[in-house]
Amino acid sequence: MSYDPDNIFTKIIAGDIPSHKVYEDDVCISIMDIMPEAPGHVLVVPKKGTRNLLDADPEMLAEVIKRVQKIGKAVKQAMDADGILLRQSSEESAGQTVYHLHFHLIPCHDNVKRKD
Ligand code: DGP
Repeated sequence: MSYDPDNIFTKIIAGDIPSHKVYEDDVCISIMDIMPEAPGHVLVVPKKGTRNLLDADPEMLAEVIKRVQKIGKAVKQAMDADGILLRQSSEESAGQTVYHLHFHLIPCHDNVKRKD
C-alpha cells in the first residue's frame, strides 16, 4: 500500500495544525492523543512519511523504537503508572485510522481494569 502525505500527522509535524507536543527530535515527535483511551495517552510519530509498520524502513524503525522506549518510560513516570500499553495498528482491519505510522503509548494502572 502506498503512503499519502495528505494526512493529519504530516500537517502536525509541519506545524500547520496545532498539537500538544511532549517530545521532538530529528526522528519523531510525540503528541497527546486527541481521543485518549486513558489520561497521559501519547502518540509517537516518525517524521519520515511511512504508511504503517508493514512498510517501514527497518533502520528508521530501529531509531523510532528507541524513542518509543524512552518516551514510554517518561510517560510511566509522569503518570505514576504501573505499566504502559504499546499499540500500533496497520491497515483498516487492524483499526488504523490515520495512515502515517504512529505508536500509541497508554499508561495503565493496576486498579483500573482495561477492556482489551
Ligand atoms: P489509529 O486508530 O491507530 O490510526 O490512531 C489514530 C489516533 O490519532 C487516534 O487515537 C486519534 C488520534 N488523532 C487523530 N487526529 C488527531 C489530531 O488531529 N491530533 C491528535 N493529537 N491526535 C489525533
